[in-house]
Amino acid sequence: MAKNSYKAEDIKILEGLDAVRMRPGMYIGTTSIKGLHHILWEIVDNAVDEAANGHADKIIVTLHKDGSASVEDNGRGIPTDMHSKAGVSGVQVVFTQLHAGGKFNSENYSYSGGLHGVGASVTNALSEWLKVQVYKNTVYEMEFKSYLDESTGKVKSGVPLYPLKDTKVKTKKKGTFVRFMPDKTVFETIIFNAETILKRLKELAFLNKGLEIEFYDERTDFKQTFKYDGGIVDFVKYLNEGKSTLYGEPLYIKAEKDKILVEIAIQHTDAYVDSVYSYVNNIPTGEGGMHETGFRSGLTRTLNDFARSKNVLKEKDDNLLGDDFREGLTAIVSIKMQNVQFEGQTKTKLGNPEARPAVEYVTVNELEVLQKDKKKVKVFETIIQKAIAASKVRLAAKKAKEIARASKSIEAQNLVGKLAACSGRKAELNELFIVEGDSAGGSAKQARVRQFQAILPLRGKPLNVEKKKLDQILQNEEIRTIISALGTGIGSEFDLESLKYHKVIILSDADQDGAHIRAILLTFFFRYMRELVNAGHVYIGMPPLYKVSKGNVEEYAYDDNELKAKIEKVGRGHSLQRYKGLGEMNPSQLWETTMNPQTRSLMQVTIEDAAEADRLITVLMGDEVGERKKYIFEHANFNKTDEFAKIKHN
Ligand code: 1YM
Repeated sequence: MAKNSYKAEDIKILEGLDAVRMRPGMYIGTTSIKGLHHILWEIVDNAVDEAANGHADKIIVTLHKDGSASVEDNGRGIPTDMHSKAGVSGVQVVFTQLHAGGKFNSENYSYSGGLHGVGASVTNALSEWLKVQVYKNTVYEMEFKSYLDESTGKVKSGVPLYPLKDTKVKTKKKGTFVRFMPDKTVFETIIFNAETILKRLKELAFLNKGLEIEFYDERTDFKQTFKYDGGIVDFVKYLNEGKSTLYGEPLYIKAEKDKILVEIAIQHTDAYVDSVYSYVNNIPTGEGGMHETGFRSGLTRTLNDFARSKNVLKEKDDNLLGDDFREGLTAIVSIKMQNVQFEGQTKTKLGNPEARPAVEYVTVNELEVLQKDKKKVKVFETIIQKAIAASKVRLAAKKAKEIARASKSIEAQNLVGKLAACSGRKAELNELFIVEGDSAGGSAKQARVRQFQAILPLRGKPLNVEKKKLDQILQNEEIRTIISALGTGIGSEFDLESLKYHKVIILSDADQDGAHIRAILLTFFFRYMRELVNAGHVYIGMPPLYKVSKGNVEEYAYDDNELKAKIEKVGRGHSLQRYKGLGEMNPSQLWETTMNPQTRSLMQVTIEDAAEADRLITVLMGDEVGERKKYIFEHANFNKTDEFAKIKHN
C-alpha cells in the first residue's frame, strides 16, 4: 500500500519535470551555454544558501572528465526524512518537485530563493542522469535518470531509479553531494566553460565572507580555491588594484532594516568615474534599481550633512551633488531580501520599492556611526575634499558646455562633413559604422546602403578616456563627434530613447592598432554610455583576413583555420591576398565582407560581469604600467584587450 501511494505521488511529480524538458527556455531562459551553466548554478545556489545560513563553510565544484559536474558542501545535508505531504523523502521532493526553491519552511531560509527560484529539480529535469549523496553519520544515496519511453515515444525526465536509500556506510563527513550529466539533446553544448565558472565562483566567495570555494577542473587538472575573510571589503580592494586609493581601508557597513540585510563597502580612488556594483541575494544587478538608488541618496545626504557639520560647506553654499561624492568611488552594495522582483531590459534591475528606504536608512545611520569614530574622521574629510574638487570641475565643465552650445552651429557643420548620415528615420533599423581611417571610411561611404547605414570615419586615435576628466574628454574631437552622432548624451544625462542608431558597429583593422582603437572605444562606451552596451547596441565588425580567389571565385577567410578550409575548397592554382587593413579593400569587397547584413559577420558586445570588466579596463587602459604588463604577460595574446567585453557572434 505504501508503495502504491509512493507511485501515485510520483506520476504527478514527473509531469512537472517533463514540462521543463518540453520548454526548457521557460525555466532557464536559454539552452545555450548560458543555460548549461544555469543548471549548475541552481545546485551551487543551494550550497551557497546553506553556507549563508551559517551551516556550511566549504563548497567544492568539480568538472569531471566524463562531462558531468558535481557540487559538494559540508552543511546539514538535504533532509532525508519523509516529507509529510508528499509522502516521499525530502531529497526526492527537492529534485522532483518544481518550485521546490521555496524550501520546506521559509522561516529558516529567510533570504534564499535565487533569481529564478526554480531549484534543483530543473537541473534534474535537464540532465541525462543525476546522483545525490547526503552525509549524515551514514551515506544516503539517490539516483535519477531521463529515458525514452518506448510506449509513448516521449522522454521521461528525472525519474527516480529508487527511493532515497541509507547505504549504511559510515561517514564522518556532513553535507550534500550532487553530480549530474547535462543532457546533450537539450543543450546546444554540454561543455562547461571553466573561465565563466571561475569568475562567478570568485564573485560568490567575495559576497560570502569566509566561505571557501574550491574549483577543480579534472579535464585540464586545474585547481583553484577562493576564500575571502574580508568579504566585500576584499572585493573592493580587488577592484581597486592598479588604481591609487585615497585612503587605506575601505569603509564597511552592515545592518538590517525591515528584514532587508544591507552590506556595503566603499573606497575612493583618484579616478574620475564611479564603479558601483550591486547585488541582491548574491545575484548581480547590472541595471541597478531601488537598492542602488537608496544607497546613492543615503551617501549624498550623509556626506553633505558631514560637510556642513565640519563647516566645510557654509550656510550660503549649495549642497554638493551625488555625482561629486561618487567621483572615483568604488563600491559594492550587497543586500539580502525576500520576494525579489527584477525589472529592466535584461531583468537585472531591482524593482522592490521597499529596498530603497531600507538601504538609504542603513547607509545614513551606519556611516554616521563611522563618522564618529576618531580614526575614520580623516577618511570622511578626504572624501569631502575630493567631492569639492569634483564640483569645481563640474561647474567649469558646465561653463565650457554653455560656450560650446553658443557655437553649436559651427560644430554641427563640422560634423556634417565627417558623418555620412543615413536617410532613413527609423532608429531601430539604422546602423552607424565607426570606421578606422579615412580611406576605409571613403570605401564604406561608397559601399553603404544610405537608407539605413551611416558612416563615421575616425581620423586619428580617439582619446583614451580612462583617467581623463570629463571636460578633457569633451575636448576630444573624435569623441565629441561620436557623442553628437549617437544623440543620446553621456554619463548621468545619457538617454537611450534618443539613440539614433540601434546598431553601433566598430570597424577597425585586424592589427594591434585596430585592437587599441577598439579597446579605447569600448572603454568610452563602458564608462560613459554603459546602457548602450547593456542594451546590446554595440557591435564589432569583422573584416576578413584573407581572400582566396581563382577565376570568378572569391572566398574570404576570417582566421587561419578558415583559410585552410577555403584553400581546399577553391583548389589548386588559387591566389591568396592577405588584408593588412580595411583600407586595402575596395568598396564592393568591403560591402560584401563586412557591411552587407546578409553576408557579414558581426559580434555583439555584451557585459556579463560588469565588475570584472571594470577591473580589466583599469588594468589595460589605466596608467599603472606594472599591472598592465603583468596582465598582458599572463594573457600573452594581445587581442585579449577585447576580453573585458564578452563577445558573442551574431
Ligand atoms: C550540493 C548542493 O543542496 N545543500 C543543502 C540543501 C538543503 C539543505 C542543506 C537544508 C535545508 C533546510 C534544512 C531548510 C536544502 N533543503 C531543501 C529542503 N547542496 C545542497 N544543504 N535542512 C537542510 O531549508 O530548512 C532544499 S535545499 F527543501 F528540503 F529543505
